[in-house]
This record gives sequence, structure tokens and C-alpha cells, in this order.
Amino acid sequence: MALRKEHVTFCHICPNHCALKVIVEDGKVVEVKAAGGSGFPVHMCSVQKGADHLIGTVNSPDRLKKPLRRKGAKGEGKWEEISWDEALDTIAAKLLEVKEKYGPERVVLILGEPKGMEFAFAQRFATAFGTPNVITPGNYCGVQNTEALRYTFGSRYIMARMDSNPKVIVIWGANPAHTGGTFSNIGRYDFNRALVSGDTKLVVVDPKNIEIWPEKGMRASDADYWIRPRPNSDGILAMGMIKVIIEEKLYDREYIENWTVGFDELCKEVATFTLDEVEELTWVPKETIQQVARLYATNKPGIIGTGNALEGSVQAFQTLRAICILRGITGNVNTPLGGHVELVPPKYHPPGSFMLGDLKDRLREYPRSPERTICGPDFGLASRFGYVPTQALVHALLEEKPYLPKVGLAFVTNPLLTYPDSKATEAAFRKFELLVVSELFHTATTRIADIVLPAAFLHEHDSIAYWPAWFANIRANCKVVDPPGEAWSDMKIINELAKRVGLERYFWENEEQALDYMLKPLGLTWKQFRDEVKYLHGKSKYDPDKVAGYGTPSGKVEIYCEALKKANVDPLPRFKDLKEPLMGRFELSEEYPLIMTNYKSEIFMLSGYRNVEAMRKKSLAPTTYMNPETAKELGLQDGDWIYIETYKGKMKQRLSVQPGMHPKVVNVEFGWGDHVYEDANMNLITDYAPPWDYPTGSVTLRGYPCKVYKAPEKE
Ligand SMILES: Nc1nc2c(c(=O)[nH]1)N[C@H]1C(S)=C(S)[C@@H](COP(=O)(O)OP(=O)(O)OC[C@H]3O[C@@H](n4cnc5c(=O)[nH]c(N)nc54)[C@H](O)[C@@H]3O)O[C@H]1N2
Ligand SMILES: Nc1nc2c(c(=O)[nH]1)N[C@H]1C(S)=C(S)[C@@H](COP(=O)(O)OP(=O)(O)OC[C@H]3O[C@@H](n4cnc5c(=O)[nH]c(N)nc54)[C@H](O)[C@@H]3O)O[C@H]1N2
Ligand code: SF4
Ligand SMILES: [Mo]
Repeated sequence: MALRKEHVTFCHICPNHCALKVIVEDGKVVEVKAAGGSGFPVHMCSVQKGADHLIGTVNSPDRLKKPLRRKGAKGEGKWEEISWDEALDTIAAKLLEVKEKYGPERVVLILGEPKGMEFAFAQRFATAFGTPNVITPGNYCGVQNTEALRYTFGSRYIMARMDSNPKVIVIWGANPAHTGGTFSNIGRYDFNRALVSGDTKLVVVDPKNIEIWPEKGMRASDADYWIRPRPNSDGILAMGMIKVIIEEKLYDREYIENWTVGFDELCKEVATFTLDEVEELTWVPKETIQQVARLYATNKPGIIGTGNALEGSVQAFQTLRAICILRGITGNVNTPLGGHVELVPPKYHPPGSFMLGDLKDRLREYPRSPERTICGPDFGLASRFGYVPTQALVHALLEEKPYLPKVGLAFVTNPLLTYPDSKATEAAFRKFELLVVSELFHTATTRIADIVLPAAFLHEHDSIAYWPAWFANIRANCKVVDPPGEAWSDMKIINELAKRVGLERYFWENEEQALDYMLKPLGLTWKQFRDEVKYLHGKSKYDPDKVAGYGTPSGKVEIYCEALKKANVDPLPRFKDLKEPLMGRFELSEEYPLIMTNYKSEIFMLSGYRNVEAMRKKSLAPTTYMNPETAKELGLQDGDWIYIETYKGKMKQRLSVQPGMHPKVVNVEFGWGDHVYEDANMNLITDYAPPWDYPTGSVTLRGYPCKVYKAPEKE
């Protein structure tokens, strides 16, 4: 009889992190389903991608199984298998040589979105080794939102409240049904209940007619308002709404007086522009802006969920600040009637303390200071949050300024597809003397590596999932099957590498000890957490009788923020600056009369897994959406292969016409380029050059002027 085991663990594909029941027979995953009844959150995307992804990845014949060393020229695709000892000794010797000859900052850690603890381990390694150069996608993912929340309300952990049906839900630049990109703390059941309750008005701000409730066929076009702004004009739209609320006095005067600072400055700012200008820049009729502003300001609770579309632009931080101010002046945060509430996270070692907390001696010797990084001192807030913007690495490698990085250690990331300007990124990464990539599969990035390390997937080892930390919750991800071949978890790779470069005192004998350390402030061991607790979430500060207060220096909602001023960042979002993502090279022209933006795949996670058959079967070819009239004018038909061209070059996707879209908008699918459809990579036509968002280092990913024309099926 087959040996059968059932595990409850968590999906890590999207920020919903649903509880999954994984059934294993004779050491093989045979079934994955929603862990309904487990008491843990289960949203379950309608396409069930979590299950396909888990089964498909653990059973994939393409998994990397042994450490590989490059044979022949870079990128030639010739490899020899080597032992872990040889791989780690080779890497350790190079790290020590570079540290001795040039200094530890020449070693760069290159990280992607955390799955389990690998990100925290890599950050800790960087601190212990002495390099401040940790590159993460924080420059265009999440940080703009969490830091805008922190500077405005004094906490990163501000979440939508769903104990009663909100009167208004605004989905702004996020596609929760496909990506979990916002409202991850709200169960799908609660969300859908609100939609059918009759109490709730829905506003969607998105160029795409996104699915809202796929099983019912409900889309943005069924919402009370479907606003289709010009890509990257969201900050201006938010300022327009603020202007209406102020000029029509739709705010609560007593609350503004008692609980906010800087309202007068804000009033002065909104007097500097007109609603006609807002209409012209955002392509949203001013009547719609007025109606939605009135709706939001006068119906509480109101919740606004923002997504990644607002985070990748040269004014990303101030765009998110403007939306925070919109929530703030309507009394929608930490108030009895408000739609958002602050959470207090459980008392585990937060990632920041894990990365730096007990490494004070190392920090004295090798400070994680902006001056030592490859982007230098003049980088707003980014380096304070422990990352260097991705494009700064590409600049440093290509221009050898302020110095040339020598070694790149990449974990859970595929920069050659995900950084803006794939060609420049490839040219830059080829300049590493040693590029090490830890991966599940071969990718565009492993192909130009010197050493490739086979990584264990999250479900093939024990780990704590704390990502995204801003949801204030942690989960036990238990091992359900063995990794393939000789694959190791990233935690183990880093732990063992640390021992070989003389840093064992900062690491552990084995990874379980690190998990125990992470949980110590909770009085739990890893085994207790895994077997008895599994999931901890933040406690809500919601008080139905009074304003719960704010953790800002003033104790109030900081519309005008002194702390930002001290950091050399504008203390208030300015209309004139919010126009920046629409000016200069982002202006439409005769040659490039349309505007490109992008969305993420429903089926795949970022650039990964295009080789996993179960998922490929569910996915369409790389799809670009356009208005049918525009397509007709260009002589294009639904289903045609098209070129999308910007001043950086062209790439190829398949056209799908979508009625109701703005006629000038071209919405392409992000993430393609590995295994199939290699010329469908949108980062072939984006740019890594400045201007960048000064506070967070964000770079413009969307909003490029483009042209579209028919491509042959095959070339
Ligand atoms: N133009 C444009 N560019 C974008 C975006 C966009 O919308 N438009 N989105 C941006 C955003 S929001 C983000 S977050 C970044 C993401 O960019 P990346 O961080 O580069 O993300 P992925 O493409 O998911 O690459 C992760 C890789 O890790 C591998 N992997 C999975 N699990 C493990 C593991 O446990 N260990 C190891 N070692 N490897 C593992 C996967 O196979 C995959 O190849 O891209 C950004 N780039
Ligand atoms: N299935 C799946 N889930 C994922 C991911 C994935 O790749 N696939 N990636 C994960 C990651 S790292 C992240 S960051 C999140 C992101 O998740 P989301 O926040 O949902 O991100 P996107 O799909 O990039 O963009 C959301 C929506 O913004 C719209 N949009 C594009 N440009 C603009 C604009 O200028 N203004 C406005 N208002 N809207 C615009 C797009 O049409 C899209 O519908 O999802 C996570 N979950
Ligand atoms: S992909 Fe997201 S919604 Fe789907 S099962 Fe996984 S965590 Fe849940
Ligand atoms: Mo992201």
C-alpha cells in the first residue's frame, strides 16, 4: 500500500498565500487542494494556479539537480556538473580574493521577491560580509506604498477593514482576482459578499477591463465607475479628487483640525491647478473625477486598494502619498468610520532585525551606508530601507562608476527579463567576473552565469514565509517532499557559504536553528510553530468608539511631512512634479502616437514557470490588449501577432481587442521571454536610464510612447 501523508502548508505564488492541503504518496505530491476548514486564510484563485504550480514544479523534469560550472564562453550553454564542495569553495575563494583586493562592497547580492527566509538570509550575509550592495525589486515593488503609509500614518501595516461591508471599494492599479495585488487580507468570500450586498459601490481605476469576480463574469465595466486613466497619471488623478473634496468641503472639519497636520499647505497646493488641467493630463472627464471624489468622501467606510501599477514610475512615491492623503483627509484610517486600520504584527524577529539586529560589530566595521553603495549618497530613502535600486547595478557595471562590481550572487530572481532594458542588463551582467545564480530552472539569467546552483523549491524544505512583511503575518511552510537531485534550499546555500568565508559565528550549524532564532521573541520553536500554530497575523488597532491614533512624530496624519523634508524629499505631493512621468520622453509623438502600459499574467508568477506544462496549458500566448477601433484603424485583427515598438526597440505579442479601453492605450503582458515566445519580453522596450523616483529609486516600467504594427507569425 502506498505511504500517504497529508500536510497543511501555504501557497507562495501570490500575496494571498492561501492555505493548501498537500497529499503526498510514496514521497511524490499527488494532489493539492484548498485547505478549507483549516482555519487559515484560503482565497483560491479561480484558475487554481497554486495547485498546478506546486505539483508542476516539484515534479518537473526540467529542474536543476546539480551545481553547474560554465564550460566555454559565457552564454554558450555548456556546463559541467560539479560537487557542492567544489562550487562553494570556488565561490568562497573568489569572495575572499575580491574582499582583500578591492573591498567587500564589490560583492553584490541580487535578490528577488522573498518566498521563505532566503531573502533575510542573503541580507544577513551581506551585512556580515560587509557589502551594502543588496539589489532588490523594492525600487518598483511595494516599498512606495508601504513607505507612503508609514510617513503619512506612522505604520506600514495599514490594511482595509472588512468587518462590515464598505460603502465604497476603490481598486486602483491592481488586479486582485488575478494577482492578489491588493486586499490580500480580505477573504474572497467577504469581498464578494460586499459586492452583492447592495451597500457597496465599486470604483475601478485601470486601463484594462479587469475581472472582478471571474466565476460570475463580473468585470471593471460592471463597476459603478470604471476609470481609464492615461498610464502613469494616477498621482494627478488623486490630486484632482483631493481638490474636489477640499473645494466642496466634503471633509470633516473637526477631524482635520484634531488629527491632521498640513491641511492648509494642501489647500494652497490644490489651488495651483485646475480640474480642466487634470482632465487633460489624465484623460478622465472632470465630471467623473467630481462624482467619484464625492462618492468616496461622503460614504464611509471607504477602502482604496492600490497595486503595482502605481509603484513603477518616476513619481511613484508621491503618487502613493497623494492616495494616502486622500484616505487621510476623508478620515478613513484608524477611525471608527474609516475603511482602513493599522495592524500590529506578531512579535517575531522582523526581517530588519534578522538582517542587522545582532550584527552591530559588523555594521561598525562595514556600515550599510548609502555612501558605500554603488548608487552613492544622493539616493533619497532607498538605502535606508536596505536595498539598492536594480537599475543602479546596471549603471555601475556598464559605466564602472563609482566602481565596478566584481561578483554577483543572485537568489530567486531573473534580472535579464525583469529589469528594465533587458539588453543593457545582459551587457552589464556579462561584466561580472563571477556571476552565481541559484535557481529552480535554467532561465535567461542562468544562461550567462559562471556557476548555477540548484535550489530547493519552497515546499521542499522547512521555512518561514514572512513575505510580504507589510501584511504583518507569518506562516510555517513545511517541507512536503525532498528536493530533486542535490538541490539545496537557499538558506542552506548561504549558511554553508558563510562558513567557508569565515562568517560562521553569524550563522548557524543548521537552518532549523535559524528558524528557532527568528521565532524566539514569540517563545516558540520552529517545530512548535510548524505543528501547533502555523500562522500568526497582526492584531487590529480598530476601536469603534474613538480614533486609534497614529504612530507619526506628530501623532497625527501627516499631510505635510517634516520627516520627508529632513530627508530631502518634498513634504507634500506637488501637482507640477506629478506631471513628470508624462513629460519629455514619455510624451506622445507622431512617430509614437500610442502609450504602452502593462499587466501581470494571471497564470504565471512574474517571469517564471513558462516551462511548467500544467500552467502553460492554462495560459494564452503573450497578450496585448487594445481598443477594437484603434486596431481597425491600424489594419489589425483580433488574434494577430503584432510588434509593439518604443524608442528602445520592438517586441512581439498577440493582439486581443478589448472594447471600452482608451483608444490610445496599449496594455502588454509582462513576464515573457524564457522557454517560449522569447521575443515577447516587454523589457526589451523599456529603459533603465534616469529620471528615477528620488525617494525610492523607482524607474519607469509603464507609460512609454509606442507604435503598433502587424508582425509575421514566424520570422
Ligand atoms: N516592465 C516591467 N518590469 C517589471 C514589472 C512590470 O510589471 N513591468 N514588475 C516588477 C516587479 S513588481 C517585480 S517584483 C520584479 C520581479 O522580478 P524577479 O525578482 O526577477 O522575479 P521572477 O521573474 O519571479 O524571478 C524569480 C526567479 O526565482 C526562481 N525561484 C522560485 N523559487 C525559488 C527558490 O526558492 N529559490 C531560488 N533560488 N529561485 C527560485 C524562479 O524560477 C524565477 O526564475 O519584476 C519587475 N519588473
Ligand atoms: N498571477 C500572478 N500573481 C502575481 C504576480 C504575477 O506575476 N502573476 N506578481 C506578484 C507581484 S511581484 C506583484 S508586485 C503583484 C502585483 O499585482 P498587481 O498590483 O495586480 O499588478 P499588475 O498586474 O502589474 O497591475 C495591476 C493593474 O494595473 C493596471 N495598470 C497598468 N497601468 C496602469 C496605470 O498607469 N494606472 C492604473 N491605475 N492602472 C494601471 C493593469 O492593467 C493591471 O490590471 O502581484 C503578485 N502576484
Ligand atoms: S496563486 Fe494566490 S490565490 Fe491562487 S492559490 Fe496561490 S496564493 Fe491563493
Ligand atoms: Mo512585485
